[in-house]
Amino acid sequence: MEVIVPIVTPFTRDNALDKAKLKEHAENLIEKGIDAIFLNGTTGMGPSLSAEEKKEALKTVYDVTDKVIFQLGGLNLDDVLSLLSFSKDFSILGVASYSPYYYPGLPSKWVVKYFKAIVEKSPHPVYVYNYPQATNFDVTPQLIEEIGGVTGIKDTNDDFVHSLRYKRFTNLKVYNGSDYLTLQSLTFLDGTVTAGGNYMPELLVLQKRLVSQGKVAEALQVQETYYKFLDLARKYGMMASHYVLVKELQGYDVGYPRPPIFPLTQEEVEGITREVRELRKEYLYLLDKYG
Ligand code: PYR
Repeated sequence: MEVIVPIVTPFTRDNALDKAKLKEHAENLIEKGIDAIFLNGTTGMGPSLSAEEKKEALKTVYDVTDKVIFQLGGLNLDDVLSLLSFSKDFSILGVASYSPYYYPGLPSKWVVKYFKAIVEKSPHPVYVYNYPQATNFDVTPQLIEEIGGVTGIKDTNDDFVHSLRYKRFTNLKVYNGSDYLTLQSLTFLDGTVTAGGNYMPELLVLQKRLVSQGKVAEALQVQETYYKFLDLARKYGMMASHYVLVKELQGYDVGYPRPPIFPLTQEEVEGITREVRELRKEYLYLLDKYG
């Protein structure tokens, strides 16, 4: 079972990729014991990055670890194929792509064609990133079969039964990407891909240990605390809150999101900081209790 973190992408005040901060963040996550980094995912603002920036992000994180799944999906297949070709020189765990998003009503045969092109050209195992809520397209087990040659799926889905179907009907490695289902994913799937891992890696690694020891009640207690932080992030706007929460809980700066994911206002930063300082006591208590 694996804990995978869709890494936050730090930007500077003037919206450039901040490689030094990305590197520092990756170093900390690996040091804290997470199993892999999912690069350029939703949390990492993949759809807001140019192909060139996706390459830069890979180079930067690869300096730290080869435990990387490189998300390279996009709406221009030529770019996607050039990123695949670029990835040849990196000995990483795999590549991933979301399905072509934005365009409504895409015939599923085109989505199959898109993923087939990736599988054919990929020098690495291919993971399908299924996020129907965002892409409005569901890459079902049947479509996975039609694509052929896929290694794994990251199903970002609050419907856990949906994720379980991949386990039942395919031979894929299956990860769920909902922050609220880490315990279930660690228990019944191959692991979790969770944005909360950016600021709570210790708690996730602890939860993984408890699950592997069969300590379900204790793992559930961890989950309860995890939920409180997620709810807080949601209250202020999940995507932008990550940046403040990493700073507060991990102690270093990961810069800013890139608008239209707007940084929290000064007032919001003060509010979330005040609230997270209260919650932090619970976090430290758990680490102390099971540490
Ligand atoms: C992502 O941020 O990429 C997730 O699926 C959580």
